[in-house]
Amino acid sequence: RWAGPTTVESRASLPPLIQGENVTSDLTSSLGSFTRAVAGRSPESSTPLEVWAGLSATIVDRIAEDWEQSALRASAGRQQHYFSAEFLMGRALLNNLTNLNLVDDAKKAVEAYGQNLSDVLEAERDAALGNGGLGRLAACFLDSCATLDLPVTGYGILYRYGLFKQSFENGFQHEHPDPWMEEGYPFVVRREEQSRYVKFDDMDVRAVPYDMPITGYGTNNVGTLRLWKSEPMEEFDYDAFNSQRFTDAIVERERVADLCRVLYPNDTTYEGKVLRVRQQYFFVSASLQAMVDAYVEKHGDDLTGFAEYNCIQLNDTHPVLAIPELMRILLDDHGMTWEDAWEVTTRTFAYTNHTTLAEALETWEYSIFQQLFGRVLEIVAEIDRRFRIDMAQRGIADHRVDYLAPISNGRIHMAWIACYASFSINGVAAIHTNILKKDTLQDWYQIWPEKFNNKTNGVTPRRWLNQCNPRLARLLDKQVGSDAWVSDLDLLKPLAKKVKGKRLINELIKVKKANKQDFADWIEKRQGITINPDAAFDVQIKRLHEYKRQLLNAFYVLDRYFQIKDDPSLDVTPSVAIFGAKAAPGYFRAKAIIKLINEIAELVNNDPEIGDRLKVVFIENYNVSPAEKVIPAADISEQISTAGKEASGTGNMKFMMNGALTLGTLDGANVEIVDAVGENNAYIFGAKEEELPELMASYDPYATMEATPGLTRVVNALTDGTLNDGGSGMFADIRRSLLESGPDGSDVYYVLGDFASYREARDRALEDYRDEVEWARKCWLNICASGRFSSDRTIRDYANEVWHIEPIEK
Ligand code: NBX
Repeated sequence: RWAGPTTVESRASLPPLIQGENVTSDLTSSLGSFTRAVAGRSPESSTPLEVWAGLSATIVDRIAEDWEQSALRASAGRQQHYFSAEFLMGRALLNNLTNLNLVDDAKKAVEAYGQNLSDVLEAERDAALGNGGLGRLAACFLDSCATLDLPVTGYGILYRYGLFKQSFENGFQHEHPDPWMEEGYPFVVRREEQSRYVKFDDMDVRAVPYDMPITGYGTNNVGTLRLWKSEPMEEFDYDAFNSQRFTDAIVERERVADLCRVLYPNDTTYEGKVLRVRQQYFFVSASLQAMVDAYVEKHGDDLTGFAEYNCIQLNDTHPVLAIPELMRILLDDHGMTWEDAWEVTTRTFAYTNHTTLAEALETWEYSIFQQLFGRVLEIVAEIDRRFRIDMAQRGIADHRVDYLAPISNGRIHMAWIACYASFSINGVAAIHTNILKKDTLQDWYQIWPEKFNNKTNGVTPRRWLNQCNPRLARLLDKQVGSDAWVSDLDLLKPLAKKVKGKRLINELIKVKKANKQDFADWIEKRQGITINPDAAFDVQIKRLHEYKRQLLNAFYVLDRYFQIKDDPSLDVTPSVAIFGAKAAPGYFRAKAIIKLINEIAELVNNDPEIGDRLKVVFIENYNVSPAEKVIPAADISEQISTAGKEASGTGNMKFMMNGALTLGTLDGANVEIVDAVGENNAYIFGAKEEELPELMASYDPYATMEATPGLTRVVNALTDGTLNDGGSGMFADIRRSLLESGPDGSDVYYVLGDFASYREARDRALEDYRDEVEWARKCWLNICASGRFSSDRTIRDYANEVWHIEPIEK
């Protein structure tokens, strides 16, 4: 285990998983060889990035045989396939070193060449192949599947550019490309011989898989994430080349390479871009071809038994084209009848929904399908025709049928295709699944109640506790008596009874303090901001979206600022409001909120009268790695979405595991967090989901603002010259969105409505924070109750209730 830059302590009782005469000297010599091969110079004079590449290659070298054997064993029986357009993996090296129990040996090996492991680990770039929660969930799931020895493979896209890099210029967000693997990336292996061809009506492309090994904790099982890259069918179009059309040949190459060039940065609003639907079809077609070929090789070309050996989980609607594509393969390439092919298809797919927001549901223009893949469109049209007959026979009214049909109003409805063809439909938290049943997917629920099930999200305790918070991990080792909790987080549950232990609570306080000092040092070095580690760290990190209500948080900060200005001797608990968020590049109002928070930071942080009582930090370019720094240091976890809007949330779980207290609405998984830890150990506020329709019906944001002490001043600060939006008109737009009537106004996310209740809860939390010991006790109870939010629990539930797979025999 890597114990962080300041404290290195080994867990000497555990033998390395990899046996050898002398693991350290072995590792040292391989590290030397691989680094020399990468850098073309001695390891001593190589850069940290080169040593990173050398050490990473050493790891792949170590696990190669286990990986091969794991794949063989997995293919012997029933397998699960996780289709996702996004895998937000973050860094890989420390994760792999920890899983293989090689951290201490790696440290010694690196030091043998006068290098420093911390610098080497920090040189790694994040693989940011996802937008947010949905992509990170996929990454946590792969970790759990490997750890639980389950035969599961992930399939996605090898984007050349991950999610954009964010910079702040004068407080405004700017976006920059993220060429994350341009300098080499040893954790993906090109499998040339596994290439497939994907045909579009206007181009053919070669799909080349790049496989990433997914190690598990305390097992030699190694799973696979297969990321497809598009390439030209041939190295060169020789005809074009020979007929002197050299540049045409180059242009064609680029057209094909464009396909995988960039991850689309929209996390909620849907955009009907042709290139995006191409990406979707590209990776599902290649993945299905590989799966079907593997089946035929093992079982012969009668594919009627395909669904006995294969199951596919669709991570949202992004991979739903796999449904008509599997039909196409079975019908056209394997000569099946429609009925047989449909039988196989409907027993293969399971669909996870991640949102209730209407604007996020994917629909594609009919004409796009016509242009790209006529045959797939024909199949969708036939599914549509049969769907209408099927529904009529069930006595469903015509207008309902038309609404639910795969094709209506000249558009293809991906969620409806998913609901019709999947045997399982799940939401990602209890409240979310209930909303799907009663609202978003109510018609489907009425027809097929048995398809619906809930799978509350989880996060991997390997990355989100054991690795990112080594101090707390060592404390837990001591309390449990071993590291068994790392792969069985329910072992923390009985530790709750130790909450009265003074020694233990003092140790917990020490751990948090040290983590906060580390974060303060990190942010000072990274962004030049000085914060007081004794202040309460109040953290909101997630994509910027109106429904997540970063604005509510910002308003609280501004209100507190005015309170101190009014009464300079005000005695408040010192706190630091920490934000981290990227806005979709085309989401004007989200960008406005970023600028607003940066302006508030400017105002508050530079006012000598405020001092340590209030500080604002906006973590630039928030990503998986910065999350690993801030979560262990957090005291308060902001989970303040409008009730009913956040499907689950997963950051909330990471904070809980690291002993931060939730300040939140009864939304998404917050409901289950409070249920697990008890309402005395969280700060819950605001309108409830079931209350909101009535509240909104008679809601007058202006009157609410005026009736709430202090709120008018805060809202007016947007436009009265207190804050400067650089002439962009952004702050006036925010004000309009709250106060003006009409579809783009009226405060649809109830920011002003929940403000008083939010302020009361946050004040109360900060007041409670003054009692260090009582506060730490609540933190301890949160940690101990976090077991059900391990993705191991989620994955076991999927495996038993949906996938019907067993751990592989070893
Ligand atoms: O999925 C998120 C939800 O908002 C969270 O509540 C939930 O916890 C998480 C995991 O279930 N959704 C999400 O992250 N969506 C996207 O990132 C997204 C990306 C591309 C796209 C639409 C949504 N076209």
